[in-house]
Amino acid sequence: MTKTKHTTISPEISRARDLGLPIVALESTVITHGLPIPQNMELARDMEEKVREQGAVPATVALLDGKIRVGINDTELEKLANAKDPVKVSRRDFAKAIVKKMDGGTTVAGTMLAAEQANIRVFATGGIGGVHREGHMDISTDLQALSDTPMIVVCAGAKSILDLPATLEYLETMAVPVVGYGTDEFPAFFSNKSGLKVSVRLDSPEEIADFAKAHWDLGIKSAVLVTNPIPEDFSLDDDFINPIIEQTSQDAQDKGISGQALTPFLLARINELSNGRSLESNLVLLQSNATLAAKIAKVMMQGKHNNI
Ligand code: PSU
Ligand code: MN
Repeated sequence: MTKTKHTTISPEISRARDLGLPIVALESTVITHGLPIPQNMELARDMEEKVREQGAVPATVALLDGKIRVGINDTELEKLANAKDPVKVSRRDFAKAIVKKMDGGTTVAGTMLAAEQANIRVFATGGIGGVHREGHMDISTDLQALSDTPMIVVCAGAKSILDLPATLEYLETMAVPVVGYGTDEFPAFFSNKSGLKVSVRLDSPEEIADFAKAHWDLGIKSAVLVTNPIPEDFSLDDDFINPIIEQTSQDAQDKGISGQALTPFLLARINELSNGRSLESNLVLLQSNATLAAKIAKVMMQGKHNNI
C-alpha cells in the first residue's frame, strides 16, 4: 500500500500502477450528495463494473476517517454511501476533513487533486460544476482545478442549471479545451442539446489520446475536458426538462439556498419534479462516461501514448 502524508492508495491501484494497467479515477460527491440511497451505492458499483468491463481498473476517490483514499473496497463504498452527514470535499475542504477525521465525497476538483497525486491521468464523472446562475460569484472550484491539473476528464457536459455560456467562457480563459465526443455541440447533461459549441470535435478514444498528448507536449498544464453526450434514448427533451430546471432554480432563490448546498439541492429537486426521469438519465450517462473513460485510459497506456 502506497502512502503519502494524507493519501492512501489501495493495494489494487498500487499494483495496477506497477503493472502499467489503465486506471480510471471516479468521484464520490455523486455518491454522498448527488444521488439518493440506495441508487448511489448501486451506481458506484455499476461505474466500477463498466470500467472493469473494458479491462481498466477503477479508483474511486473519497475521504474516510480523515484519510484521502484512492481506490476503496466494497465495504468502504457501502460505509460512504450510507455515511451520516458526509462532507462535500472540494479543494477548500480537505484540511477540515483531515483534521476532523471526517468521511466525505470528493467533487470533481477534489478527485482531481487526489488522482494527480496517484499519477492517474483519466477521470470519469457525471457533470462538472460551473458558473451558477443564482449566486453572484458562485463559481465552482472545478473550473479552477480543470485549469491547473493535466488530466482527461470525461463528463456529460454541464447541467443547464448553470450559466453554460459563462462556464464555457471561463474554460476558454483558463485554457481548457472542451472536446465533443462525436458531436460539435456542448451537451447539457440530461439533454444532448445546448445550442453551444465545443472547441473541438473528436470521434474516437485514439483521437482523444493524441489530442491530449499534443496539448500537454506544449507544456500546458490544464485538463482536457471530454464531453460525452447522453445516449440518445435517454436524452430528455428540452420542453420537458427546461421548465423543471427553471422552477428548481427559482425554488433555490426563494429558499435562499446558496454555496455548497446549492448543487445538491438543485439535483434533488429536479429528480422530484421529473418523477425520477432525470435520475434514470443521470445513471445512464454516468455509466456511459465510465466506459468511454476506460477506453481512453487503455489507449493512453499503449505505444506512443504511454509516457504522457
Ligand atoms: N453536477 C452534477 N452532479 C453532481 C455534481 C455536479 O450534475 O454530483 C457534483 C460534482 O461532484 C461537482 C460538484 O464536482 O457537484 C460541484 O459542486 P460545486 O458547484 O459546489 O463546486
Ligand atoms: Mn459553488
